[in-house]
Amino acid sequence: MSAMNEQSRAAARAVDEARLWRRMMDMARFGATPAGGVNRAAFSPEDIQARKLLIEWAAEFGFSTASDEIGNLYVRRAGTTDEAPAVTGSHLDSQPKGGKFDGAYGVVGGFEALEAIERAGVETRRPIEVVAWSNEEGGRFQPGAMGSAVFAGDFALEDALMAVDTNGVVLRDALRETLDSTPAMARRDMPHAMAGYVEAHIEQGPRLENDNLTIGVVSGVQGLCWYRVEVFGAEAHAGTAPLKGRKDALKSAVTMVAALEQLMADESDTVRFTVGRFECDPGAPSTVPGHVLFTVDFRHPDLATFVDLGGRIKGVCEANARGSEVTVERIIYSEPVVFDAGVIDLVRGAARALDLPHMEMVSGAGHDAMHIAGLCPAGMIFVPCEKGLSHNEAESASAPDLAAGARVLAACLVGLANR
Ligand code: HGY
Ligand code: MN
Ligand code: MN
Repeated sequence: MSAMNEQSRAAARAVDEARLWRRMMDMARFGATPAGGVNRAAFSPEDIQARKLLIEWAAEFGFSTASDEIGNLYVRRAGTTDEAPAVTGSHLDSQPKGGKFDGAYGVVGGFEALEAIERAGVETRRPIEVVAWSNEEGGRFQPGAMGSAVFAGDFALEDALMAVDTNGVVLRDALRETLDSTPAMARRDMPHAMAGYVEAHIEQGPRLENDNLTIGVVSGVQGLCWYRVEVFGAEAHAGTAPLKGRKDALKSAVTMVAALEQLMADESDTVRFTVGRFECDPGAPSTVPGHVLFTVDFRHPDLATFVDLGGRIKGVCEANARGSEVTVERIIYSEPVVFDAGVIDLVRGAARALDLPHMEMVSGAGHDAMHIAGLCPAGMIFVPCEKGLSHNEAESASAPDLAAGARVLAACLVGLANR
């Protein structure tokens, strides 16, 4: 066992696998789906229940709670001073057909680390905070990673509040309902100083499991951008309108997607290109589609390739409009992020000291940490998930792996809080 100071070791030892698993399953009740997954959209009744459970746990230990203007929820354990806190966290909202662990592990595992530090009686100079960042998934309100992006100044609060979901609900109203559900909670300004940030998350890929490793020492996050493409054609009668001269929004859209697929072709299978949302209106069998909306999610770890290919998406859509009008709006743009070397060393050192097999890796998935890395030294801890499956109701992880990640996290938080 290599060096780890006694306080960090005591905190890590106090992590309780069964308690963490129980809390994970308690949280998974909110938005539980019959197939064993979770559907917990941002600022939904299910999200409100999840937030209330976290606040309830905090109250049991006298940890204070607060929320900011975009609904980020903070749980704070006092330090011996009021200096900038050491912070962990992730998100409680999920994909529409998401899993129990994506995001929730970083919040519940963060709370387990806080409880372990408390039960071990470890005093820290800095306070320690666990944050539930609001609307990370962006399934209901786009863009994703919204709470951390607004906190970090990467996305304007006013623009966030105007987001509208597919039922016409404005984020401002859904957020107000969420904040009104916990009226006693203190409010706090954004951003506030943080001494360092470490986020625990399932890997959402197969590498740790394939290599039989327990901890991912995350060195950064690949570049990620989202586009919203709207194609405007003209409705017409399927039986009478000649094919010549039609403005068929669907045919234009599928031509664009085929051309984008060609642009993104990559022998090395490093490019990540997804059309996750594709809506065709009016969607009637005998009306020529007059409107299509689709999204593009493009990712790449190499900055030059990310900028080059990402920068060509708009032009490819416009060049394949086939007579329809098209608008291409970029709604997320996050270049590849490299985490802080000191935090990476802290995570690696804790994994080593706890004799946990580990590897360094770049995150394929986006996380709140990519925005927080612009504010303070940041890093991440990965644990395996079964078959690397995520954004899928069958997402699964093991209690021992979750506990191992929480032990590394507890040790890192003590380290950061006493720096
Ligand atoms: O899309 C992502 O990468 C994250 O899981 N929301
Ligand atoms: Mn996530
Ligand atoms: Mn996710």
